[in-house]
Formats: sequence, C-alpha cells, structure tokens
Amino acid sequence: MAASQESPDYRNETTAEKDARMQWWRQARFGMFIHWGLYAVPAGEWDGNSNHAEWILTTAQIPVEQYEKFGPQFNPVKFDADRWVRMAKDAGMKYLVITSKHHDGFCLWDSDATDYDIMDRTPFKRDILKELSVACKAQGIKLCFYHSIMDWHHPDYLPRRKWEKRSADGADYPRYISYMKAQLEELVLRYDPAVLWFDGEWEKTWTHEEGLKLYDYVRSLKPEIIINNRVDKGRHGMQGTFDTSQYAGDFGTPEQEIPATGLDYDWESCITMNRYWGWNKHDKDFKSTEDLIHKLVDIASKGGNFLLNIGPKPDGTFPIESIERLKHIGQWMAVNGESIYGTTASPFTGLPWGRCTKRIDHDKTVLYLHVFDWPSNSHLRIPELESKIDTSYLLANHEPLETSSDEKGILIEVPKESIDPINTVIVLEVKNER
Ligand code: H79
Repeated sequence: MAASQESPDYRNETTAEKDARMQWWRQARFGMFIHWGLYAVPAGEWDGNSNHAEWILTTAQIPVEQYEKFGPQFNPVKFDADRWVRMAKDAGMKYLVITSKHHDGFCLWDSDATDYDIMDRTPFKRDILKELSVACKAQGIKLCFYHSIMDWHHPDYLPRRKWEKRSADGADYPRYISYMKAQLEELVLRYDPAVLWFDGEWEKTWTHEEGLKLYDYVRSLKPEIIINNRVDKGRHGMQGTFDTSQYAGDFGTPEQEIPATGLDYDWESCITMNRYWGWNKHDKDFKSTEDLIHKLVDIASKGGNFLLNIGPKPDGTFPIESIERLKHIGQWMAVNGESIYGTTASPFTGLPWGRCTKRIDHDKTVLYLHVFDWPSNSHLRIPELESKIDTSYLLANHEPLETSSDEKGILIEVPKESIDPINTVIVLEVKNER
C-alpha cells in the first residue's frame, strides 16, 4: 500500500470558519422535511392494521422480497418538483430535506451502486432527486438529503431483524460502509446538497470511529456542507442533544420535541404535521396552523431551526391538509418573516403572553415580541426589561406604539384588537437590551 495520506480533520475548524459554514442555515430558521419512498404505496396499512408508515417493513414484519413488490406499484405520475419547491418557498421555508434513502434501503435517485432505486424498480423511471435539484436551484431553495445508515434491504448490512428469515451468511459490514460512501459521493457530486442529515446510527454495528470517518469523508467531498449529529454516536435519544466536544456533527436533532431552553450549539427540531413521517392515509391527526406557527416561533425564540415534515402520497402529491397548512403558514410568514429569519434566542426566560426573538443590528437590538395571547386591556407588559426603548411598532403595518416604563418593566399601549389572532408581532428597538 502507498504511504497513508494525512487527511484533514474537518472538525478542527475555527469559530469563524464554522460561523461562515453555518451562516445560511442560521439565517434560514425554517425548512421542509420530506419522507417519501416505497412505503407510501401501502399508505400505512398492512394486514388490517393501519398503524404503520415509513417503518412498515419492520413494524409489519414484511420480508424483503415481499416489500420489493411495492416497487412496480410506485408510479407518482403527478410528481412535480417545481410545485413541491414552490409550496415550500411560499410557506417561507428556505431549505428542503428529502429522504434519498430511508431505513428500507430504497433510493430515490439513479444510483450506480444499486438497482434498488427509482429507475430500476419502478415504472416511474424518473430521477426524483435530479428533478428536485433543478427546481431548488431555479427557485433559490437549498436542497438537502436525509440518508439512513441503517438499511433493512442491503445484504451486507448488519444486524438482521430478529424476525427475519434472510441469512446473514456472507454479509460483510465494511463492504456496506463502502457502498454507503459510494452512494454519498454520487449524491454530493451530482446534486450538490447543502446538508446531509443522517439517521439510523443507533445500531451497535455503527461505531464512533466510523462516525468520525464518515463526517470527514462527507466534508472532503464538499468542505462547506453541513452534517447533523446522527452521523456519529453522540445523540441522546429523541432529545437530540450531544456532547459537541467528543462527537461529530454540526447541529443537534431533537425529534418530535422542542428543548425547554436554548442550547449552546446549533440545533434543529424535526416535527411531523400529523402523527407519522411517511404517508398514512388514516392519519388525520394534523396539528393546527396555530400550533405550527407557535412551534416555529417557540423554536426561533430558543435559537433553533424548525424542520416541518410532509409525507407525500404515492401519486406524487402532498396531503391536502398539509397543503392548506403550508399556505396559511406562508401567509403569516409573508407579513412576519422578518421576526424569524436570522434571529437569535430571546433574552427572556418566560413571557406570559408569547415569545420573543432578537436581532442585533449594528448598535441597536431589535426585539420581536410574538403575542400569542392578546391583552384584553390594551396593555402589554414586558417584564425584566430595563433597556431604553427607541421605537416600538406593529410589524404588520408599522403603526407606532406608545411605551412607558415603571419598576416592573416596560408597558406598551396596544390596539384593542390584534392584527392576527394566532400571533401578532410587535417590534421593539432598544439601545442595549437587559
Ligand atoms: O425518519 C423519521 C423516523 O422514521 C426516524 N427518524 C425520523 C426523522 C425514526 N427512527 N426511529 N424513530 C424515529 C424512533 C426510534 C427510536 C429508537 Fe432509539 C431507536 C429507540 C431506540 C432506538 C433513538 C436512538 C432513540 C433512542 C435511541
């Protein structure tokens, strides 16, 4: 063998270098997650049970050969990449994370490393990731990939599920790692993703050592790429927090939850709109638009990003309930986006009526007060604020507001009626907050 080359340690970067790499992501604050694959075909249903989704191979214990039969049935003729990207953009989202490969191992692009993909196993025969990359580029949305380390289909992946009949004889896990790396090279070099979002890292076969190597490998393909913490073994369950000094990963990944307070590193909460990630036709348990906007604001007020999931149908369309919610969130964002993009965590620990986001603008600090519960007496009180107020106004119409201060903090005179009952934003410009 040739003398081993010193490979750069990509985790050893300066704060300024990391800041530059994370800049667009911190500005973005809001992205769309898309879980789509063969599991959309059974739509959550198997053997009379309807409590399945993207995990159906495992939760319904479907043998691989039988699961493969969903391939010929996957023909999303209504898929329109421009339309998907437009819906994300109109909702105010700045990036899109789609499952290049979920745990079932099926690939949404034309991979050279396997025939278990959209071109070879479906009548659709269109490279979904290619079409999305063109649409995202045209519309200025960052395209990102979710890629599962766990793979229930690849013969070299280990361990097998306990209930499986497939033999593990001849399975070669290091060869599986090479397969995954070859696929990641295709994904990065062909489609230029802005983020790689790993998952399925928790099985014993995946090690901390391989996690570090995979992180460096993906960075070597595209040094400015951003990688989540599930590349390595540091994640604390669904909380998604991790020890950034020991483990690789550029951001934490709380799943279906929002941390109680901010974290001292970057993080992104991924949350479903209804119960399941993948399409389940019985799942009508959608969160309200109000709830989703409050979640977005709650997350921004703690310095995180919100990755909101859609589970498209097998015909290539989004569920109607998702379309409606995206549209309504977009209407709120069109008026109030300034209070979200590029903001940082609130200086307040708890506000009885809502949340606060913050922007430092040269020598002034702009506080955005998100009023979820509009006061009935026209007085909005901001406790614990001792700064000198420069100006205050309603973000929606720039109507100025009167402020006063006493020993209990600041008092703002607000109109009788809110502008938006879900969340009306008041801007406070202060010299030096707190
Ligand atoms: O892709 C979606 C889900 O299919 C996937 N992640 C989101 C983004 C997902 N996989 N598993 N789960 C969700 C729940 C699994 C939780 C567990 Fe564990 C895996 C429990 C034990 C192993 C993660 C690792 C939580 C604790 C340790």
